[in-house]
Amino acid sequence: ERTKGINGLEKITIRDRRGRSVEVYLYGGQVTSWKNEKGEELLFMSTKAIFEPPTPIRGGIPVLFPQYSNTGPLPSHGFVRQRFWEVDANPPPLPSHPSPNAHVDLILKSSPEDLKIWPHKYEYRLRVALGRGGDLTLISRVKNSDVKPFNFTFALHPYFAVSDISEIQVEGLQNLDYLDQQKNRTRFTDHEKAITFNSQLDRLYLSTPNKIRIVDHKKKKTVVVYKKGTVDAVVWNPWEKKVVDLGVEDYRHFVAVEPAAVAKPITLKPGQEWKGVLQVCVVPSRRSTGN
Ligand code: TA6
Repeated sequence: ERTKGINGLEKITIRDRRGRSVEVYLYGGQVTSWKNEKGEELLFMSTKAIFEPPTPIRGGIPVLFPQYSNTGPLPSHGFVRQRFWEVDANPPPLPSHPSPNAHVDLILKSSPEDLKIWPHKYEYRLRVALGRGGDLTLISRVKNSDVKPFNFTFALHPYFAVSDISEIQVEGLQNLDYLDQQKNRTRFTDHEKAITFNSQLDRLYLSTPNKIRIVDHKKKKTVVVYKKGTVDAVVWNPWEKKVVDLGVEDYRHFVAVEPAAVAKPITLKPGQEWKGVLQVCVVPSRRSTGN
């Protein structure tokens, strides 16, 4: 269903039979809402989010391409989160995802304007789908439609809704190296069993497992984040750091856990395509084993 959202910006809403829904704005190709069958919102949107191009939307799942953060010469986080995507009525088949339930396919191609700041022709196809079990899946396909190879870095930046940032922990990244993005990307090793939050945290974990869990002790729910095609992962909460389009208490209600390809950029030869998957589901937390 295609309708006008905030400030008349177009959005697509997909729903399944059990009443779950996902909203995607064409601006940014950005998922802005994901609700379960009870109508509970599973993603976070800033109380001060600005739905006015060219400002990026603060919340949901921004797409960061062709550059993650300030790791290269482009504007921070690239530019596709500030572009108008189109609905792709005829996407090439996705053999790994043959008969999706509720879904929408979007596409963004390099524009003559963008070629001036990043001189590489690409096609970015994004499928957003609700799985039969209520999971949310985003499949990214980036194709080099140019005559020369190019490199890019990438992340999806989901803002996951949590009950209270002090009541959650992120699991699955123990004993890994990370670059501390608050300390000029100095490299450290994480020896903790799980990440807990009591101040600003901004880490780029290197070569992580495919599965990361956000355990919400208050809600007794666990968000299982599964990624494929991206070796790194960012974990971020700004805490006291001032972010203009974020309400003062908003940091309490989200954590960003991001599939990312940063340390080693992805290279595509002419005609070659890269695929990345993010699949998220929310499950009841396993009973505590006392450790
Ligand atoms: O992925 C984490 C991060 O790069 C942080 O450093 C933080 O700045 C965040 O993304 C948000 O960036 P933005 O440009 O949307 O304000």
